[in-house]
Amino acid sequence: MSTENAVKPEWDPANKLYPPEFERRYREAGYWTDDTFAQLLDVAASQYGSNEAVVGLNWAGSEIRWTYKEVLDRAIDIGAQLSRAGVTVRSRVLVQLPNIADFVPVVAAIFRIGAIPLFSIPAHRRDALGSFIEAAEPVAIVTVGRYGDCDHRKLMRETLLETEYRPQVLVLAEDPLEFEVLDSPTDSVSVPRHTHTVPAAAPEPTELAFLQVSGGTTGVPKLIPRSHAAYHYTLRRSVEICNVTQATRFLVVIPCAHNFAMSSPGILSVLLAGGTVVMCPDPMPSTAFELVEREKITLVSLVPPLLMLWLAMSGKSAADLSSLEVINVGGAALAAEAAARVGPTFGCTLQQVFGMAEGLVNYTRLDDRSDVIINSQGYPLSPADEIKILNEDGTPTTEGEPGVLWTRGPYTIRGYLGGVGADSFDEEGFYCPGDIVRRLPSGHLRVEGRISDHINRAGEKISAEEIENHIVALPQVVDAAVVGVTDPRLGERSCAFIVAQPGKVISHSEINGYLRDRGLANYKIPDQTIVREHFPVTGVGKLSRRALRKELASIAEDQELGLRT
Ligand code: J2J
Repeated sequence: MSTENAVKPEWDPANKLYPPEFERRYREAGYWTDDTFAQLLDVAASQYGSNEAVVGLNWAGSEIRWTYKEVLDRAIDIGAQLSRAGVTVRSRVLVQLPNIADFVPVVAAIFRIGAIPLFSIPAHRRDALGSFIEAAEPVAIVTVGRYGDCDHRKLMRETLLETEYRPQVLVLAEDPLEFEVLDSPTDSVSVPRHTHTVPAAAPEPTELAFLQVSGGTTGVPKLIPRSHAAYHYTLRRSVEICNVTQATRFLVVIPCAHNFAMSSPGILSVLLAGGTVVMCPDPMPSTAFELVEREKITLVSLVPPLLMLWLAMSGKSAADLSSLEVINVGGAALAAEAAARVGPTFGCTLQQVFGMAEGLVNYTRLDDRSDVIINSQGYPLSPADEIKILNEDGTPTTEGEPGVLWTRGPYTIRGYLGGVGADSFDEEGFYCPGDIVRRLPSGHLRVEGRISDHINRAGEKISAEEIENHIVALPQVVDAAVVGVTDPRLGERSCAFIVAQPGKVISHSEINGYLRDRGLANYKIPDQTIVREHFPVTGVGKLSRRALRKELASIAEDQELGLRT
């Protein structure tokens, strides 16, 4: 990516998120409507009042089943408390909640009073939270007490000690919110309730609706300003493309505030269509399988490492998974070999989704041919999504050849909050997520990797994904990740990290013999193989290549120092 392209937009992206001529264009074409998230739940409750909206555990671990009407009542209650806590129209509220039922009414409440949620996920810690607070200056934080292995109350205290800002910290409780008193180590007080109902706010559809968090692999995440009109469009399209209806029962296994879980098609599309959101309290396949059976789940969104576990565990589970209609997989590269096993294993349709919190979402369509679904990551959600596939020097690649993806369209951002990361945008407003893609003759995109995922072994370029794809076809393998490490002789050499099926052993020479049999060139054969019980993952559960590279570099260093052989 070249920084020469970096330009500062002449409009203020914090207030006007798109240039006026594009705003006009997207409105005229009907992509943008007057719908806003402030009315989302009021509209849904008037249409689907008695439908089951949310199922899951609440903050206290109690089983919850709320209808649309009940979620709205709760959102009104929480909204009133937020108002008492000083949250007004356009003020920002940092939300850090695990996959609990309360997430839905909390988010609906923030939207309803016209405030702007900032969606953090439970894995975010002091460095990320502190940077969000400094960049977004929220007036309040909504979180939970202890959940899993994290005391979020304590985490917020510690985070705020390191910043100059003093947002109100509101912790979910019976009330349903209580103030956290920051100067005292233990106190919290309940937030007095309003006696009257606050009407739903009426923001401009083109205004900032919420802040998402970038999945960026370097530094702390950047904040992504998404507007009502642009995001609402992605939801309406996702409802159509993913065939979300009142009968949809969607299991949320990945962190609920992640853009994928929110919108592709995600929680918000399900709420738009009157379906049911079922919160899975932990990502273990056994927990999810139980819920699929009990709640007759029809749709689930998974990141590839989770899908690999589902594939490995399905034969060992007695749970009835036959209600599943679609498994939606995205967030990172899915090996075609694994994709091909979804249909036969679960008896349902695989839908690949290649999306990003900054905007562009590609889906394979439910009626695409199965070889296309297995071998591609779909095509854009909108006919107005513009795609450029360029060489690293900025010239277009020959059609069908891999290149760096740049995109612009009716829901892709034109800049990050505060103008940071400007070198990811070119002078025409196209955004570069750092992915290498190729367009197939069918028009579908294939993600070939990220700019930094290619291993350069003595000048020969190796696609990590290609090798992984071969390795996961082995029956004794659950998952594989190929990464590069600096090598004094080759520049970079390759290492295959492997998760084997429980009780199975697999050796370096076995892997290499097998890859040779598959006709792989010599330079593509991994120089090293390391077997692990599981892989390090990011907060949302994607494979962390960065952690593997770090591990590999430290092994190499030890070897150089003679500490390891
Ligand atoms: C390969 N890489 C993929 C895929 C995302 C839907 C789905 C995912 C996200 C998401 C999302 C990929 N194959 N199928 O927001 O709405 C990698 C790319 C991309 C980055 C974005 C959604 N699907 N990726 O994962 O903002 O590298 O969003 O640029 O977290 O994930 O990450 P993030």
